[in-house]
Amino acid sequence: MSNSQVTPDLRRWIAEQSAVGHTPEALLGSMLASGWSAPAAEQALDEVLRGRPLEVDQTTGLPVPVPVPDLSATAVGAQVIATMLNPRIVVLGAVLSHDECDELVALARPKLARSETLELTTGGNAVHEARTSQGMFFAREENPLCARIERRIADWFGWPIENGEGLQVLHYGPGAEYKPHYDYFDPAQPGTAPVLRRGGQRVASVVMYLNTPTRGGGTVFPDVQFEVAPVKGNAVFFSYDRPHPATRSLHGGSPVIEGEKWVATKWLRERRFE
Ligand code: PD2
Ligand code: ZN
Repeated sequence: MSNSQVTPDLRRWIAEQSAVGHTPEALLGSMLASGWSAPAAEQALDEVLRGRPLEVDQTTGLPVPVPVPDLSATAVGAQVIATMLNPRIVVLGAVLSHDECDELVALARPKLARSETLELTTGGNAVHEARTSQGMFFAREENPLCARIERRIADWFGWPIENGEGLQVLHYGPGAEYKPHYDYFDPAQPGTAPVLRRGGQRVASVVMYLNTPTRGGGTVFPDVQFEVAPVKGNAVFFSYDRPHPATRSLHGGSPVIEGEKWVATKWLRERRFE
């Protein structure tokens, strides 16, 4: 197929569908269903989508920088267990020592309350059925342990410590789960604007496992059928350059089947988090 066969209408359709989050695979499926041959459809998609920057802010149209872990042995002082490019996921071993995990649980335990989910329709917090864990937030650098962990994450992921929220600790008992969700704030919701004023969008998450549940409790990424085993001291990092499902950053905490699960989550923001 020559360039001339990619008509302006087709070009516009591919660009629009891609912008609202349809994957190239989904577009290919639609084109095949409407009678395109596979080679012609693939070439048209490649021609329109190749070279298109992925990291684009929905409102400004400018690229959004996200933390990029430097995985060279000297940069990250942990074991690299697994990596995925799209979505960007990095599973690291021995991010926290077992003593650090135990100390964080001991500091968080007395402050636990039923986890709230930010209610973006109103801007407030609300207890949500999708999240059956208990949780609490530390202020940034609230104590020497939090400060040490935050410094480590900032260094390893090349992201300023002040662009991070305070650590959140979650506790799941048997049967508790965190249904699949996105960690970014939905720009379409009215409650999002005040949240964004405190440091912009979330651009990455680091979930650290503070114990090893007896059974269940993995962190799952349903769009790419990827599961991270919850192992004490390990962590999963994932980034999202846009507040959009096209990032494939949908993720959840599977139900704990036996035992309990403790995690600490660190969210990284675009700018200084106040
Ligand atoms: O506990 C988890 O595995 C988990 C899963 C999804 C935690 C979070 N999200 C979170 O803290 O956002
Ligand atoms: Zn999450």
